[in-house]
Amino acid sequence: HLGGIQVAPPDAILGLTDAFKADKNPDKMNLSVGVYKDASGQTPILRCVKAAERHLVETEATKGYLPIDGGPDYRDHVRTLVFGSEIDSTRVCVAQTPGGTGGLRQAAAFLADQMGPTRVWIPSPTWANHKAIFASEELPIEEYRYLADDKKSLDAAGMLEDLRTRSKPGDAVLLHACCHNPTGVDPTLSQWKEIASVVSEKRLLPLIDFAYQGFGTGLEEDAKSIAEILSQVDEAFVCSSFSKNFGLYSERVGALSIVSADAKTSVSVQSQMKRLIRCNYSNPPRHGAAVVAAILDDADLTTMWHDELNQMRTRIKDLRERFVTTMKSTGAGHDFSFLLDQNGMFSFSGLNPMQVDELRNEHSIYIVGSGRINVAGMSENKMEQLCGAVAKVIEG
Ligand code: PLP
Ligand code: TYF
Repeated sequence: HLGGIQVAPPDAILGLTDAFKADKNPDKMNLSVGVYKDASGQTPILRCVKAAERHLVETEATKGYLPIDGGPDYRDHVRTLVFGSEIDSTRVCVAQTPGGTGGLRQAAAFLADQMGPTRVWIPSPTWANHKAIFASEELPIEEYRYLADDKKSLDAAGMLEDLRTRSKPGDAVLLHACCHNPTGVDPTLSQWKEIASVVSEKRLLPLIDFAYQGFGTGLEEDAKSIAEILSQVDEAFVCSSFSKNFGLYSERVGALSIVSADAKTSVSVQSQMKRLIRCNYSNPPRHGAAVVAAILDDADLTTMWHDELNQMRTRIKDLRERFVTTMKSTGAGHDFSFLLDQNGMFSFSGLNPMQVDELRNEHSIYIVGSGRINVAGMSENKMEQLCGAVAKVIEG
């Protein structure tokens, strides 16, 4: 019976937003959950999304079920976005999933059901949900070194050594294609070549999380890590999320793409992927993916999307610069210029748990306990307030 059930701990990130909502300080700031905010502090609906939705309202003729793996039009667009137009499409099967999380969970289900179960190597640190997702499918988890001791840069040598000496052929390795969450630290293209070589030598299965395509350098540039991996191995899993780059967070739009060595294998893989989806959520929700497909079907809306995505990326880079210069002007004596080398929404600030608590308790500024800051949640007009508070907690 239910009487003995214990209260579960809140999500380390989403739980903070509940605390933030309850905070009565009018100057409070939420820099925890990875959501983009514009200069007015809103998470806007992109103009291309609004235009596509107007079109859908006029033309949508049914709410009948989608296929188990989603609409073919959407799946073609995802394949091109992730792998470009050169890849042999008969080797790639794509399933539309409820968000990137749904894609990761289906990937985990596939590894558990069809491949082993496979042991999964995750970077240290990584998005906390990764561990929980793989553990839910009872996959053994191991960690490889990722962030260097300075907490600002990649421990490339440690990462390569762990994968080279501790992994076994057939293990899966989770890689963030760009904009590593929570650190913002990414490998360079030449480091990706080395990673791809180890993945190939050790016959590892790359499991690539692609939640921030377009937030690093650009849509195509951010996919180069995946192309580098696929230049050296012929199998890979890629989990895409369109929560951030289309701002479709609540619509739950994502995909799992599985690349096989040949078309015949791909047919079997797709059939098993569909079987696993059927007993999980049966088939995906229509609306968000229909919006994405409507945008990518239309040249003008696609241009509008590229412009809006570029604006988000450029603004986050600008906020990084403003934070660094404003921190300098406080005279707190702590150099934050390492933030300028990092990509995407997040950075590790280097603040310790006591300083994080003090930011929250004394200043109503919410960042994740690890010291991760969502740069995409900062605003120009609150920069002085933020940096003043950070300076105070650093000076102690
Ligand atoms: N993977 C990483 C690294 C993320 O940061 C996120 C963020 O939400 C996801 C996956 C999941 O994305 P979604 O919200 O689309 O499920
Ligand atoms: O890391 C983040 O902030 C985003 C959003 O359980 C998120 O990836 C955070 C926690 C979670 C689900 C999504």
